[in-house]
Amino acid sequence: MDATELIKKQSAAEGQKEEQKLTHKLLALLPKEKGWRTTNLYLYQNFWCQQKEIEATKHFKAEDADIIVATIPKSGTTWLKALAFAISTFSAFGTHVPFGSLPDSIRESNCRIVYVCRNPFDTFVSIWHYLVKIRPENFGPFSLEEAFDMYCKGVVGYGPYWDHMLGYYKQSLETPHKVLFLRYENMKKDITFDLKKLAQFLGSPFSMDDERGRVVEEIANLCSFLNLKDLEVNKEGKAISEFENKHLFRKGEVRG
Ligand code: PAP
Repeated sequence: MDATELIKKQSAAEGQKEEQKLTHKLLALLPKEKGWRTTNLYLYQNFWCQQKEIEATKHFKAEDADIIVATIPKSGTTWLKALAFAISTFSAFGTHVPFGSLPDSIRESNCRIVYVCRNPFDTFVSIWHYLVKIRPENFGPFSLEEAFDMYCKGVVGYGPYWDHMLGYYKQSLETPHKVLFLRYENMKKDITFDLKKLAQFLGSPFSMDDERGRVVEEIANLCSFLNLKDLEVNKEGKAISEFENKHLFRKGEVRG
């Protein structure tokens, strides 16, 4: 059986044991490289990922009302989730999975996807600092220069960057009601413009009264970098297992 057949079988596997067995066989066939923080990164459906990520997404079942925030790591997920919640208490499911590898239920249901794109130099710098902070004791085996080289070649979790971004960009042109494509740099420059676009896309446009009452500006301030960083939950809390929220807020600037 080749890798394509195994991927199909693995995606359709019912029991956990069967799935693990097929994943194991599949891993032996996939191209692999040393990861920044994991022993191996595997080239699965044309993107680089860890073993656990191959197993994880297939179990997610999207509902029509779901809002998915999709990004390459460090592009603004935290910011977008806060904005979506503030607009209309939408609770968003964040993913870094490329469009082509999303579970079928996301592509087939009426759920909506907001993609945030950030320039790759800033995403690289951001993830480098993040990994140094969360894994200082066993970070490596790469130097900054080697890691940068790998990032440029696309060998990084959910990379290559350009394929990831283009997958969602093309989809946003084909199905604009399904995928909204935003840029981190534009949001930094004029958040009210993108906030109105986001609210419209989510089906909760601002009314004239909202605009006169400066609701848009209030939401923008509420979700600003400094405001989110200063929240108690982000100074002390942990949203994902052992990872502290405070590391999700470093500088929030545009340099690249
Ligand atoms: P993730 O991939 O781990 O989910 P994500 O939230 O997408 O992280 O990105 C984190 C980046 O967004 C950080 O960038 P930096 O390292 O260059 O500083 C973080 O500072 C930035 N960020 C978080 N919240 C905001 C915000 N409200 N406004 C602008 N940037 C923000």
